[in-house]
Amino acid sequence: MDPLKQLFHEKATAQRNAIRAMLKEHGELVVDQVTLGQIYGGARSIKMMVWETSDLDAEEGIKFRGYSIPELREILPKGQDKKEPRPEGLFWLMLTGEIPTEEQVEWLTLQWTHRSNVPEHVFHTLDALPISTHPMTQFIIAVTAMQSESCFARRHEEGLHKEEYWDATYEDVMNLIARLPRVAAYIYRRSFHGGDHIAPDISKDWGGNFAHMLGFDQPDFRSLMRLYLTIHADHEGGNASAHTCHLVGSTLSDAYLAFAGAMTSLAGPLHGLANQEVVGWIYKMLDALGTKTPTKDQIAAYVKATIDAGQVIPGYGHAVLRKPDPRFMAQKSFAERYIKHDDMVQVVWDVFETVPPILESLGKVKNPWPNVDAHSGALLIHYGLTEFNFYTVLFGVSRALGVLAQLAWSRALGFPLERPKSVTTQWAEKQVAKHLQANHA
Ligand code: HAX
Repeated sequence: MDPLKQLFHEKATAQRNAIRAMLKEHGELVVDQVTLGQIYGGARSIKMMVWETSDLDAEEGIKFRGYSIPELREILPKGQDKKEPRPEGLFWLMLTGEIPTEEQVEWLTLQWTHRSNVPEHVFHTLDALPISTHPMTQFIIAVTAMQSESCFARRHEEGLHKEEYWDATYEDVMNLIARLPRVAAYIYRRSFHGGDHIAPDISKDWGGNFAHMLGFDQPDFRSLMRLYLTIHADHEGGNASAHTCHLVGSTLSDAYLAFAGAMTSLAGPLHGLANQEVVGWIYKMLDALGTKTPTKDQIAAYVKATIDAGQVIPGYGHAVLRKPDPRFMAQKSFAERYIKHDDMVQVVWDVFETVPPILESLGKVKNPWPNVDAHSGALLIHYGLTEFNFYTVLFGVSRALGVLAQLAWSRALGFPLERPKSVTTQWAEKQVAKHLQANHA
């Protein structure tokens, strides 16, 4: 058994025993209450699932196994340039709860390189699609086409013992993550570079090779890719893409199908597609104002016009966070270090100063601050990756690390089919009537 699999198995077995003992004693403990407002309001904050790999605090932002993004930028093993963490290290942390050594990360890079072969039929499937197909749609189709390779699906059909689910899922998770950069780069080169594909460079790490296959070999872009792939990886379990992966996976759909489902959620404008929408919105604003360097007053007027048109300001607001997103701040600090004199970066920073007070003045927006998607486009554009309807695919490659690490945990912990209860409005009205009656009695 490989060392990561062995460590994961030991940790998950201990956790599974601890959970069983806890539930045996305290399974009936009431830990929360639910309001009608939450039931109708998109299930905000309702605790109904377990997610081991990360946890989101409204004020402090995301913590991966207890570590914040600034901490991880310091302590995770870094790329060859010693600047930004290697996403491989974050995956190791999420899967085992331990900060890996340089050697362990090097081992993982090699593992993913060995597992990275994408079957030919996936490329043929992509080539059959109209070139104008949205990159996220292509990505979802490619991941679904790769399901033919699922170890879990094959072994389950042969008769897999439930104690072995974790093993087959681990294999799928490792293979799928290893293959995603090749698939994503293929979609990018096919859609925007006339099918001029670039062969993988197996001497590079996972993020560095991805940058290379996309066609960007500047060292700073490789650093950016490592940072990007690290900070987008996970955001606890309640967000739409993570929750979709969890839900689909709970039916024992394999990692390929569960991840494809996750990507259909990520492709929505209120979620991952917001990174595309942010850049589209900024370009429309610059176009409308006839300048690349708008004043804050001009930006404010355009923000108000967007809101008056019944639209949201993309990249702002969050269902859980109540402070500027640490992922936004990490990207801002990258820009301050490397590219602070870039016009587009300056626009993003001016938008950051302009939007929050306007959203606050509406009196209904719970979080007026920027989220992760408000900054990423400006960084990519600076290095020449300008085709912004590809951006959500980059997000998806990163998100695979978190949702698939958790999928392996979910199978190892023996989590059951997810099946929450829905209610009708008739039921809700009855609860209100009962409540009123009790208060009058
Ligand atoms: N611009 C304008 N209005 C906004 C807003 C924004 N950025 N954010 C929230 N609001 C509005 C909501 O539309 C809602 O209005 P109505 O009551 O008229 O429907 C009101 O403020 C209350 O919303 P909320 O409770 O503050 O926010 P929600 O939890 O309902 O929604 C969203 C969270 C992220 C969906 C929301 O803030 C939004 O639409 N933001 C813009 C899109 C975006 O950036 N999405 C990416 C989020 C992060 C992510 O998942 N990245 O992948």
